[in-house]
Amino acid sequence: MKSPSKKGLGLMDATPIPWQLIRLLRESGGYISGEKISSELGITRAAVWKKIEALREKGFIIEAVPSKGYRLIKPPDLSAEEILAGICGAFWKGVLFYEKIDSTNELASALSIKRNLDSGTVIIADMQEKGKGRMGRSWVSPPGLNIYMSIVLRPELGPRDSTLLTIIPALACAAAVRSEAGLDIMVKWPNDLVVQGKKLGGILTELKTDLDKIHVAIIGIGLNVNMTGRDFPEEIRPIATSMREVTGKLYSRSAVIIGILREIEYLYAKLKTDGKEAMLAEWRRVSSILGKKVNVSFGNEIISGIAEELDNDGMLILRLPSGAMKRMSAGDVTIMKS
Ligand code: BT5
Repeated sequence: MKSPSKKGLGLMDATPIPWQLIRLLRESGGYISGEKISSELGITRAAVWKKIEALREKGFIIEAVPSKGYRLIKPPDLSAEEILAGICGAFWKGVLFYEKIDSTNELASALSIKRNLDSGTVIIADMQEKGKGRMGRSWVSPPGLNIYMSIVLRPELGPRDSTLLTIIPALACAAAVRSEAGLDIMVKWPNDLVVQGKKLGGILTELKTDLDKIHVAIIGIGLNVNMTGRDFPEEIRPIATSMREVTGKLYSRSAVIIGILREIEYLYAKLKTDGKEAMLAEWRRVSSILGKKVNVSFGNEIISGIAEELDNDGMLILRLPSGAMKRMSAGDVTIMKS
């Protein structure tokens, strides 16, 4: 893999000033004096000015009025500092941001071994040159528009519960998109995020496991945010959509990412305290296929039936025309007109 251009930031960095400064600017809701910032962060006023300038160079629009102080007018649409300022607590360990990369999943997988990345590390790219889907397919990943992110987790789950590592990010994306754009996202088993029948995003969870333990999970999330019809290559134009396409509005990618990460943290904690029942119930509720006539293709085979149930292991139970039930662990579902 070629070495991508990295802008890495960790919550545990030695100089975590930028995201703390962003948090102060955001929380003030208006102007905050240089003096207040300097005392909160324990740096000189000249250093505050330098940090403000550094943020401006990264695309933050910050107003400075001599008698009032500083005011954050607009953050850039995608910024690791902004994301770090929006997530906190022990769960998230760092954000690595790359302008251009082959695939966030590939890099997360390589670094999880080479650098033994902590659970809770997030890798984000502005564009991917070799974005991956399932089964060798590719994920269209143009720059400046969408979310391409991989989360490294070392979960306390057995391999039998591994589908939760697709279900949790899917539900988190649905919640974040609902809160940012008011859209109702459905989940098309096993890993598609759909809105108005078109694909808004997809999850690619890759695991390193042995018989009874998941050592590391790489949760890849691709979500179309500000892409428009003309940005989609012809072959996926009829099946794909974006938040912007559906609502006509532009969105801050950082805000959507913060929403997704906060929700993943919440759902993961809920899983530990309440077990998986509530999670599975919500997943079934937002399923776009239950009760529908579907074709499921798997390898060279296409199996038709009614999507009868999603079981506790995340498998699809298909009722075949004969009345027999078939349990499927993977496949591509097409909803048929009944
Ligand atoms: C998926 O695969 O839906 C999982 C996609 C995961 C992408 C993320 S981006 C961050 C991380 N790093 C990676 O390298 N990957 C993950 P699958 O179910 O196999 O769907 C792939 C199919 O979706 C393709 O064959 C196209 O038909 C379609 N497709 C490709 N790009 C798309 C896009 N941007 N939006 C909607 N559909 C797309």
